[in-house]
Amino acid sequence: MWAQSGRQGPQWNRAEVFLGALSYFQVVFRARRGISYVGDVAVDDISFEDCSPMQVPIQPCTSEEFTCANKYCIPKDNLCDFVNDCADNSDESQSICGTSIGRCDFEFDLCDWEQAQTDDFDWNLRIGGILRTGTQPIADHTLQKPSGHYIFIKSSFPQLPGQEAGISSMAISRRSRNCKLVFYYHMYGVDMRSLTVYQVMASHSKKMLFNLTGDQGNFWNRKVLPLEADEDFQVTFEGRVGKGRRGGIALDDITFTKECLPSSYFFPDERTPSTGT
Ligand SMILES: [Ca+2]
Ligand SMILES: [Ca+2]
Ligand SMILES: [Ca+2]
Repeated sequence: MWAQSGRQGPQWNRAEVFLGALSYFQVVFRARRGISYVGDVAVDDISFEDCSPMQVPIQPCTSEEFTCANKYCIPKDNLCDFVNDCADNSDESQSICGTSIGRCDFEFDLCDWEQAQTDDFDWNLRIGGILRTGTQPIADHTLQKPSGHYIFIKSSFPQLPGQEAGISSMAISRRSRNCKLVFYYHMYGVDMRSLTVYQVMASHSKKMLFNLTGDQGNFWNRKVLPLEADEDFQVTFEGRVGKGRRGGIALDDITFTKECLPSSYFFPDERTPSTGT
């Protein structure tokens, strides 16, 4: 579920591993020594968070909550977010979540997301594992397994400092109310420059919704972004690489919430070069 290799510096680093709804499990830490006698690994301050068993409520779930098939209540925001919050997976069932747009776990392809054509390179679909630079997630977010897939860019050859890669969503209608974008990112390594999410309007104006720079830790983070607009829009993710080779950004389990409505507006790729000149 989590791994780290190589030199990490003299300071303490924080790590977080999402476990999800599990029963009868045990957590094991295993360290492997290298060939040199110089080097050590230390672990401290381990804790489990929110790991108490779920309680079946005496009263019905509130209007802010979703009633699971097993009668548990979960916050409505946890519906169709790729995490089995109900413990019976009823909050992630195909019958409920199949209509969500932009929903992608990247297990097969990019679903409805499209590679930007006018950027410098592409997001790659890949599986977990340990790169030599050690900046790639060992497990994806969906399956929490090394065999699970995500999309990834890394800050090393053949990429040059400052180059960027983008993916774009389909068009979303301005009539959407309480529409949100939910996604998980893993941004690790000192040489990664930035991850930015934009809302691109039909009039081509661009609004920055989210921007991260630098190392965010070797674990998956969840982000929810509310989306509102007076005109139809699309959402784009842009990753930018830095100077050295230690750095990577992974994205997994992206979805628009069920309140987001599709639009038939066609977004041409902005800076499409004209031919013949
Ligand atoms: Ca869920
Ligand atoms: Ca591209
Ligand atoms: Ca995945």
